[in-house]
Amino acid sequence: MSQHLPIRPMLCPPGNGVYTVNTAKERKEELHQLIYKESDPLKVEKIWEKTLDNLKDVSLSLLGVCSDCGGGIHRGANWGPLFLRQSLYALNPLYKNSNYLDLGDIRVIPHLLHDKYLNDSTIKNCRRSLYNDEISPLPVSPLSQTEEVLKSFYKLNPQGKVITLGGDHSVSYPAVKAYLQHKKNENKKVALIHFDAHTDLLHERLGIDLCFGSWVTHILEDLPGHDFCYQLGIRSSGKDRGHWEKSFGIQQFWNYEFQDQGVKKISQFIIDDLKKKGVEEIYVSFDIDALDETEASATGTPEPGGLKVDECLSFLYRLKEEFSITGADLMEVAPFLNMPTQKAKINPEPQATLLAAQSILNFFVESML
Ligand SMILES: [Mn+2]
Repeated sequence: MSQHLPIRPMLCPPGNGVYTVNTAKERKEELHQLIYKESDPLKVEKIWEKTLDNLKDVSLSLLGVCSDCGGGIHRGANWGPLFLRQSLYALNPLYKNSNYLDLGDIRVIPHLLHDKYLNDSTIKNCRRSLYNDEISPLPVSPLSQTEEVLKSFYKLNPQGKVITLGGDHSVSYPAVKAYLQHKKNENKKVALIHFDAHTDLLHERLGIDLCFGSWVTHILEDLPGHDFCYQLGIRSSGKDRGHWEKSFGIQQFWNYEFQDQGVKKISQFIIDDLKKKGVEEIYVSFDIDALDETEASATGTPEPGGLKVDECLSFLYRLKEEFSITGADLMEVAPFLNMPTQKAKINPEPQATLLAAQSILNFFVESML
């Protein structure tokens, strides 16, 4: 059955979403040995494809999107999904759980972002390359493919939950959009909890409207209201909280507020507010740079003065007591980045960042499975 899934051509086995042939293939083989006890690419593809048969029945799925084309300062988040899976599965043989499915990775063409930026002949060439079919109706750019895959996923498994691993934060655009539109169709009232050092509320960056600094702006219309977007941990912004809240109608909780008031008070305030609005389910988007750079500096834009992992987890555990989390993503983990200027004051990287990311990912798995 899985060969006939409409989304099958846009996906590849876990770890293969970074397009390499020989370079760095050891890392992929290691992961495939761990999950499938096999490293021969053709055999891996067959075994993985067979697991897609369970798509309609699983409660939790994982999708990797190895795209950092929407980033723009330091790239490298395309390696996030491979490294995160390695640490996730080393600790927890989740892939053996029949309620869980690793959908694999999107087949990313690393130079592309969204199909709307492409002309017809480029789309045709890429369709030939990816699908061996110039007139295929399938999209070819990572953000477009991700949206299409998730739309189909929710159609096939309306109760299914997905954790998306990025990738730069532009990947949250299709992940959150597909989730919000699905929940709207299901008449479910949902809210977005967004952890980040930055607001990601630009309208565009250098003329490109979908990127790591602007994705939130373009999903707001799909929320029940703009005030169903809560941004936590903001601290690096040219404008103050009032500017963003007034211009966009969203709610922000800057890092200094966490320091002044503590997690307990802020989480209670948000929970009361969510209840007042009748929110039923929550999506959490987590940019790893929400964390302080001493805990996570292997990322494109590490920032000092951030939240600690423990603070984020106490917030999230409190949230989980009151609401079900039905969608989540973890973005901007870039394992090969280690800013040399900060070397002296940080823990060894990328282990520190991966360890921090792992705690957040474990929380998602634990609360969504
Ligand atoms: Mn971000």
